[in-house]
Amino acid sequence: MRLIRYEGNPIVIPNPNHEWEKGGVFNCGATIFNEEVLLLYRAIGNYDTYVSTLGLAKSKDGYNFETFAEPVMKPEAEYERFGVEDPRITLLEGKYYITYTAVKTPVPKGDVEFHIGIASTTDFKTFERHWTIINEYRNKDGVLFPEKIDDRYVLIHRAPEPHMWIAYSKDLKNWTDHEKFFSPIENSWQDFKVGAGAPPIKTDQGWLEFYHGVDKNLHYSLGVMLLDLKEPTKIISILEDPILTPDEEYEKVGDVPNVCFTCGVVEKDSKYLVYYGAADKCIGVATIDKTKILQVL
Ligand code: BMA
Repeated sequence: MRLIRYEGNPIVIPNPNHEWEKGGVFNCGATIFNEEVLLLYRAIGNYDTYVSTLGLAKSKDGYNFETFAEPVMKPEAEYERFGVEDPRITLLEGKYYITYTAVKTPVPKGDVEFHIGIASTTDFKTFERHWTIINEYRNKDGVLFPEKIDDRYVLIHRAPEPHMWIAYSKDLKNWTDHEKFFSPIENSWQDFKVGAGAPPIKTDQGWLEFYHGVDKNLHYSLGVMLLDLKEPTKIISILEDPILTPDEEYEKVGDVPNVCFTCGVVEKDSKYLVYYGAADKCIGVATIDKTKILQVL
C-alpha cells in the first residue's frame, strides 16, 4: 500500500521575496481551522545560521495554499534561540498545542542541544510558550495524543535515540513512565532510526500513527502503524513496507537529499491528506483512502 502523491506537488516552495523563507520551506504540522486546512511549516532563510522560523499556509481544498509575508512563530524563548523546527499540531481540550524542536545552541557548531518545546494557540496568530520537556536528553519528534488516556496526557517522543517512546503526564510538563515501544528493524528501510510523524489519529480500530523511518543511507521514508486505544504502547498492526519513499526529483534533491518527513495529517473527504517536507526544501502532499488503509492494517 502506497500513498498517492498529488499531481501538483510540490504545493509550497521557498519564496525568494521573503528573506526568512527563501532557502527552504518544509516539515509542517497540519490541522483544520475555521474549515480550512492550515499548515505550520518550518522555514529557513539563511543557511549560514540555519535558524528556523515557522510560517503559516492556508487552503480551502487542502492542495492550493496561500502563504504570508511574515513568519508566525520566531525564536523568542531562551531555550529556542537557535530555531523552532518541525511543528506538530494537536487539538487538545479546545486549544491547539504545538510540539516542536526548540534548538538551544547554534546549529552549524556540531553538538547541538535541542528539546521538545510546547506552545499553544487558539488563533494561529499568537503562540504562548509553555516550556520544554524531558530536558535530560536531546529530544525531538514529540507528538501529543489529542485526548487523555486514563486521565493522563500521552506523548510519543524520541529519546534516547533511535527508538520511539511513549510517556505520560498529569500536567503536560512532567513526563513519566517512559516506555520504548518501537525500534529500528535490521536490514530494512527503517534500520537506522524511527520517529513519530503526525499526532496520532483516533479511529475505531486504534490510534493511527504516520511515522518516519530512516535507513543507513539516511533516506527518510514514511510508514504507518496502529496503536491500541487504551494501551498505546501496544502496536496492533504495522505495515512492513513504507507508504512513501523519496522517489521524485523534489524529494531526492534539496538541502538534505532523499527525505520524506511528515509532521501532520488531516482527514478530508474520506481521505487522509499526508503533508510532508521533501528534501528539506519544499512541501508535498500525498493521500490515501481512509477505509483502504484501515482495511490493510
Ligand atoms: C531530522 C529532522 C528533520 C529533517 C530530517 C532530514 O533529524 O531534523 O527536521 O527534515 O532530519 O534532514
